[in-house]
Amino acid sequence: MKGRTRAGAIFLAALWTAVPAWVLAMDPRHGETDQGKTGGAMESLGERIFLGKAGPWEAEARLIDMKTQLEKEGVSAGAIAKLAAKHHLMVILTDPKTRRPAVDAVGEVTITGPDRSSSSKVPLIVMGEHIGSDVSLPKPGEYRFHVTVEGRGGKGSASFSYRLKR
Ligand SMILES: [Cu+2]
Repeated sequence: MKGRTRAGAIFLAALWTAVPAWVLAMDPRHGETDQGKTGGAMESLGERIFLGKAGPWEAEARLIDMKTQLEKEGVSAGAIAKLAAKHHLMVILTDPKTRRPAVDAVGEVTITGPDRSSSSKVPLIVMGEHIGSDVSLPKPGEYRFHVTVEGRGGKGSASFSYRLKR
């Protein structure tokens, strides 16, 4: 899993010249070295699939359809076809008292597919002002997400589902 993540990061790095800052924010290393600079731009992308609570935090989950997003940016179909995962999951945790993102929290997500029998567990790592991961949603249908998060402020979990249309 680590190897695949790194390969994905390198591939996305190759796209940096063709696409704007939000792809830059997807590189896991970016969150550590350049925190906050592009974070705000990315956290408004994609579709909100959850808004609620996770432990002590307010939690929002957003799903970016990378294929659609990259097509919009004019990236070639050939390059898009090489992406290992076509979606990016972001979880934005906000401290309800300070209204600031919980930048120290990490977590993981278990994704159960439409057939109910297949599930995958993916770490959610710090990426600027969200935690996230590329996720593989291979076919249309109902996906269930169970997110667990932990940081200095505590820990918590959230469950939600999303219907992938195509
Ligand atoms: Cu991300």
